Amino acid sequence: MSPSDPQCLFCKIVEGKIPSRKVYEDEEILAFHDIHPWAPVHFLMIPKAHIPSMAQVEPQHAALLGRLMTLAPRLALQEGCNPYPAGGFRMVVNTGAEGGQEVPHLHVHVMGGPRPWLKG
Ligand code: DGP
Repeated sequence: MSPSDPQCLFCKIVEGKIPSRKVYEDEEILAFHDIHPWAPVHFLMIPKAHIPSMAQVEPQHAALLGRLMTLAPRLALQEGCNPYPAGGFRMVVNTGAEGGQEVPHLHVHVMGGPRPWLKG
């Protein structure tokens, strides 16, 4: 899998060509606030390498995705999600057109705050 795709919006964010509000960064992972938040806390976690979606994930990505998933709870609390179990957060990975994916670079939505999706 190519480490970067020059046409990819999120690769441009990784490279600093498009600005973002950063939540976390290391050599393999970037997290930044979603530009159109659906919840009081809403950030995206991405591998820096260009993996288009979950549909292209391979066994060699297991450690990277494991790191990303285990980092998410710490970042959720850091960004203002309330602690489990009264608080918590939602993680969503849209995959492909029928999965609602708009940006073709694998990303995990992390959303939280006071039950924004359970109103009514
Ligand atoms: P998805 O539908 O799962 O592919 O979600 C893509 C998300 O990416 C969507 O919630 C909005 C967000 N997004 C799109 N363009 C930008 C951008 O330029 N900057 C940031 N921070 N987020 C973006």
